[in-house]
Amino acid sequence: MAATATEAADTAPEAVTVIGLGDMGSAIARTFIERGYRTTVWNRTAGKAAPLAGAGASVAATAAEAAAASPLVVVCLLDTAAVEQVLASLGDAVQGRVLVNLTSGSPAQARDHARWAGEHGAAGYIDGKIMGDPPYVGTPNIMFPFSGSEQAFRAHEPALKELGTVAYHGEDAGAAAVEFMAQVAVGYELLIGFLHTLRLVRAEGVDAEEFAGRVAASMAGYPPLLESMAKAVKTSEYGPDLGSLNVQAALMGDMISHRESLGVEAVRMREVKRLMDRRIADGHGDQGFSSLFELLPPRA
Ligand code: FVH
Repeated sequence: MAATATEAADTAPEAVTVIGLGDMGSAIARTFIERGYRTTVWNRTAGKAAPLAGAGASVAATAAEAAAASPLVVVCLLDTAAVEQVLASLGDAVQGRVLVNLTSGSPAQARDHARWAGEHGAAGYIDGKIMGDPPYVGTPNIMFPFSGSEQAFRAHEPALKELGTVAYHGEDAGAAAVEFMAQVAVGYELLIGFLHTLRLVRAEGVDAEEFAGRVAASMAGYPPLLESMAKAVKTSEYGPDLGSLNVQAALMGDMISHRESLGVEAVRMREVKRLMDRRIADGHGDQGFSSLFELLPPRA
């Protein structure tokens, strides 16, 4: 028996548009295609759409045509300047569409995009950020924090979940960018410290890869430490985590002189030591590492 029009609509693949086909946008579009979504794509340099057309995507002639083609429009461009240029070319094409912007940018820029989407009749604006690399798109090993219209997010959550592990951070469109900026900062601060330490390791004749393996194993101790430090900061109750500052400051002196003897950068260690010394001078030498938070700007 032939399907009724309603049944056919119920089983029709969901349509999605991807604007921006760099490494990341292409991986996103390919994932949607492979999962059976009717995918329309557009890219400023048209040639980048060819492999996706070969995989089954429809290629739009303009960004506006691409946006008009689907209820869900995913934008993944280089930066906010590119997003602003492309949005300006859309005109009313976003009317009734849910706009998802996965381009890196600040919380304030995300809130500006949400305002723009509202002013142009979009059905909702969702800001998303990408924590992971293109090969991981479509696997649980890439994180997408989202924020903005909850109604729009819930309506399109199944499609967004095709891309990786998703988390919703609330109605404030800037919240996903806050999460991204903070998480990426932790990563970079850790990794620059690791690179400096590899200088130390190499200068002492230790194998860098073997050392990295041992560091990776000791990382298992960090999750509980991060949680207890965050609790201490939240409650302003500082126990002697990592030991008392009186003891840690002495160790820090040795670490600085070891680094300096090898010509290895010690700028962060000196910062830590300076903060510890100030805290001790203020009478808090019995407290732990997390109490240094009290000295960091901005001090509300
Ligand atoms: N490893 C990664 O790729 C990281 C992981 C973390 C998050 N990022 C962010 O993802 C955004 C896109 O990154 P991408 O890797 O896809 O970047 P590219 O391969 O360089 O592609 C850039 C696309 O943007 C288009 N574009 C640039 N300027 C304009 C413009 N003025 N008008 C229209 N489109 C523009 C560019 O087009 P074309 O050069 O091919 O014509 C590409 O489609 C990014 O925010 C990362 O921070 C990825």
